[in-house]
Amino acid sequence: MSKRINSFFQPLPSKKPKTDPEIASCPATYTHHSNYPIPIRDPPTTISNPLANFSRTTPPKAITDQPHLDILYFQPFLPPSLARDLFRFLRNELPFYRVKYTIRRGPTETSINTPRFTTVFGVDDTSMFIPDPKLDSSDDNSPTVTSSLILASSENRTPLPVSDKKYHYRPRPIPPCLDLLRQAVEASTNDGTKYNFALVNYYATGDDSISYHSDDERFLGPNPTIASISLGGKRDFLLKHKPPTTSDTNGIGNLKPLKFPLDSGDMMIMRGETQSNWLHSVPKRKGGQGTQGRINITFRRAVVPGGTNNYYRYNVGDGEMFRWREAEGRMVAVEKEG
Ligand SMILES: O=C(O)CCC(=O)C(=O)O
Repeated sequence: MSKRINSFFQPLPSKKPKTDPEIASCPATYTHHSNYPIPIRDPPTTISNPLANFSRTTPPKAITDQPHLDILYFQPFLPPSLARDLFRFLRNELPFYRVKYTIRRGPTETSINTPRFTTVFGVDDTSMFIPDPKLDSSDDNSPTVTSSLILASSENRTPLPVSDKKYHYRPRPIPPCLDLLRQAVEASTNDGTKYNFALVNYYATGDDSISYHSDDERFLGPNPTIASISLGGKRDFLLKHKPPTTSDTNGIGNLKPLKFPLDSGDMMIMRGETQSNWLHSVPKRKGGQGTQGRINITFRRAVVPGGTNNYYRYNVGDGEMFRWREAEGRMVAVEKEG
């Protein structure tokens, strides 16, 4: 007998997303959650097995030869075939957004169109998702339901839906396709770092970019560790030191920006004082592999609800959802469901 979701949330009706022909041959199962806009396909064994049994072969290079810089550079972290399959899978299966928002500087309000597709999953340390113990898909003939997750308060670990007042956007659990990668990343660095957020950027062309910024928000705590994985077309990742303070010049004003041409499968772990002292960006790019599309995944750990609200505001937002349409070779806006 098929076991069905029994959670505090009502499941959404099943809808099978379109898939890449190369991974369509595997029987598809989906993870459902009432906060997902669509059921999210579980990775086929060609992706889940190597991630579940992951052992990294190339040791990372430590980049610590600049003031306040502390980076581990895995070149590559994922083998090329796994990086290629994961790129196609994530582009096919995840919901994406092109977020618009306004910022106010003094009396002036400016509209911002995020110049890339984004999506995010996870919840900060004050809440947690727990698996539904009643659900065991081993004797489940249904190809569409594999798991259910309940959002629980971490204070007492009692499965309770988090009140709508706590979060402006309802948090989405990290789906298996990204959670297996998170676990592989955590196991490979072996330094005890645990992540609770996965932010995904899709740079469709060389015109998509992210401008210089640092991930030094207070909701990440002091000196956050951020793991950043690249898939798909090669793009330059630039780092430059923040302007020196008058008391601490130390030749910092003369430092040149650093450039890393990140290839598919590469991973950078930024840690220590990097975020508080350095800015990073992926500039627009003419020619090269920009037209191939690139996915970047960052794993982070947010410690307070402000992190959750911020990440969903700027990576999901309130606008339309986009899905990859293989036949057209582009992201297409789809109507909101439910
Ligand atoms: O795409 C990248 O490599 C960088 C992404 C990034 O800086 C971010 O998401 O904050």
